[in-house]
Amino acid sequence: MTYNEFIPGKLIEVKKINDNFLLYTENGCIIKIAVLSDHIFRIRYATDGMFENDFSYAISSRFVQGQVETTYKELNEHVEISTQNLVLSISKQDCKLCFSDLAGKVICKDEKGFHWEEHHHYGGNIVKMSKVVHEGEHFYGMGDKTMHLNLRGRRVSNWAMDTYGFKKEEDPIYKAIPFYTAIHAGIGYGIFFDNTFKANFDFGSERRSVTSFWAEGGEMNYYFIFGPKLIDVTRRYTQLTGTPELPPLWALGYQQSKWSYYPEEKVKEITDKFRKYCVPCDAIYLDIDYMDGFRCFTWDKSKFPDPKKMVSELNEKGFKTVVIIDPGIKIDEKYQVYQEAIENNYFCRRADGPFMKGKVWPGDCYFPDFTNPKVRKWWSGLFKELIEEIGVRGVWNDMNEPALFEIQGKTFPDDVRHDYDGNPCSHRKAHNVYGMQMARATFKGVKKHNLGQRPLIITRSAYAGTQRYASAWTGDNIASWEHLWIATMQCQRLSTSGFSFVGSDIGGFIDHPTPELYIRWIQLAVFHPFFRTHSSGDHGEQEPWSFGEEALKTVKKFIEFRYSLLPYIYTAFYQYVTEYTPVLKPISVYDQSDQDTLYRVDEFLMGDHILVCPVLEPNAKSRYVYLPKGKWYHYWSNVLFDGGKEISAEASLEEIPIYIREGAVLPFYPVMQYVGEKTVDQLTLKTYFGGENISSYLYEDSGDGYDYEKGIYNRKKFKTQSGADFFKMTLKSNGHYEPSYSTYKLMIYGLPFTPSRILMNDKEIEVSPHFFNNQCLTVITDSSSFISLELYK
Ligand code: MIG
Repeated sequence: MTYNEFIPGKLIEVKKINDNFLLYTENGCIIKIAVLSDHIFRIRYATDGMFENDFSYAISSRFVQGQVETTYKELNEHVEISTQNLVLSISKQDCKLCFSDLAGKVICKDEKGFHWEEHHHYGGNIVKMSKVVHEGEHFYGMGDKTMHLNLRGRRVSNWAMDTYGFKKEEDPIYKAIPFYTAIHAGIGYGIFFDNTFKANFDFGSERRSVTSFWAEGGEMNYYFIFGPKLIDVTRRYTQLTGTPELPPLWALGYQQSKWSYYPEEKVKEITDKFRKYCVPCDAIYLDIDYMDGFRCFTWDKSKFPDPKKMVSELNEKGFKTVVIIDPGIKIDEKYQVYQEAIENNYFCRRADGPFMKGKVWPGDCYFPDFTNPKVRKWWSGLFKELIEEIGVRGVWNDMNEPALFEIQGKTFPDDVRHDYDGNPCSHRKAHNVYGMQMARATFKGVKKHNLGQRPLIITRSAYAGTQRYASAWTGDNIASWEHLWIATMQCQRLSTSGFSFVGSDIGGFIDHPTPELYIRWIQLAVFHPFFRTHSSGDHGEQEPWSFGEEALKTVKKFIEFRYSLLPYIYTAFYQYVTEYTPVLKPISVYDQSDQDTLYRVDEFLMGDHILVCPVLEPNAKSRYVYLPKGKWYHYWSNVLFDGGKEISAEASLEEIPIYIREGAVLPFYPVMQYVGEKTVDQLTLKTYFGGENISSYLYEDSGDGYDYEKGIYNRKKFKTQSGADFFKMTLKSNGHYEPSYSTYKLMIYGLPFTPSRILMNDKEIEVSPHFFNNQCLTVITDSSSFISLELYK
């Protein structure tokens, strides 16, 4: 291989233009440093004096660069740019960067730093960066990677791939999210390499003391994000790349899918069985066979003679219909979608002119160029009939890596051309965002035609920022215990990579799970934001009742549990959408000061207060659980445990160990067969004695539609204080939403004393009528006036 290597060399001049610092080097390189906030620096390199057009699909249009006070200093050996939290020093000798905190502690510094190679084969360059790995430094993030959360000593790459039956450690797979977080000496930071070309990340694998990342083209363009808390690194990255709208509440319910349910009678049989067995369910999925010859936006009328009627009948029974839409458009002169795309030149072309032809389900297909804004607009319009007239409420985008059959590399050849929103390029640059742009166009279309209701979009492929448009599932997994482990890795990892609305195919897509595996999978997935069983359908049945009566009981109990947790889960979503807080938090993120958490992957938090400890092995009766510091109530027995150590937890098949943080207040709904089935007339607040000044939140709105954008919602903040002879709980409410319930059922667990005085809203009330049993006090109170409860020994 012939190539020229290039490094910036000596610094010769620094200019400040608006908020950017431009550093010129002796080798003609320009380094552009933008200070986006007190915590975020953006760094770009131009090797030949010119920057690329500044365009990114990842960065959210809502992200506004703040007015940041920066100080610039020129010193003997280096120049320094600092904010209130961070100091970036650049060596005059070789332009290497070093980030440190105000106390002078090095957070992250260049090893070789930026370098560049001309690559004759690719007709482009390779942009590289290398940083020093510190003693005791750990790395996390990177989207849907299948290995252990802690990436130290590993190398991964980003190139979206259809990886049917992927294996543990297999890489790359479906998603490409070039963002990692790191921690050393207790300080957390992150790097987002916003480059869509095939990219690689090496975390001390090739050389133990070096982390590097490089891409096969494009610009060295990365964001350095300071914590020092890991959760804030994720939150700042998520703010930069955006969050979705609030999902409709039904989309947080249980969903049932298979490849495929057809004809209509079969769909009805399945949905009827949910109601017959009283297993809650909100959505039923139609896979590719609902279409006429796999033509998107058509129906096979022999299987579904009257889709509109069917969808509305399903809706009456509380089922939303979600359908699959793939990117491949069948080459068929008589097919309207094809005709329109041909007339308007919407399909991707090869470098030398012809359309990009590829085989997928419909046979030979052409593929819309979703990186063209005109194509996205047209695509959005195609949803009119499906959504507005037929009444479908969610769309599932598959095969959007894009995936092709019978071709080496399983995707478009490198030379395929894309518009890239007016920055024409080859597939090498557009590949990783193709699926994202399809999901974007789909989201816009479904939302536009959804008559004011909130849409649900699910995507398989994703690049950084895709979370703004869609939820995601983890692709074609297998019914194995190893894949149950992979699912908990992927969902935690995606959550820390800005993508919270995720889940796996429950039970496994390929092969048939044993009843035990299915139960354990359901128990884990109750705590995953996207909660759907899906399977390839070429083996046995995979519905909650397919595993015998005993299994059904447990599965039903856990799906019901999900429905009672909906207000808690919805609140965690609200915190994600508005405060960028990930819904799932690995315990290393929950308490990074505790070294023992840095390699733990088998426990995680959902929302603020629930610690989930899935059972990932067959025949388990118990498992070891690491409880983070603090005190935790075992949810099923209400027994209190000291954290900061490993304990052995009961884990019979009817139970998954979960723990509630002391001092927490958790809101519960009554069980329903689907969201909206019943009017909630009482909200249960399970409250756990202990801790000092613990806050809990509840967000509520109508659960669908956009009234919340007009301020029709409530934010409630509960605070608890506990002492040897007292307990106090207060509520501050804020907002204009009128909930349907009129009472709270307060259940206070773990009281170490029998209360002899109770004050409700500052007034003494009688103790005796309130049920006190098993250390749980139950008080029912008017919800519109409740502000405080005090208990005294
Ligand atoms: O080539 O639509 O990941 O969920 O059921 C397989 C059929 C295509 C792959 C998806 C899977 C879906 C299946 N699809």
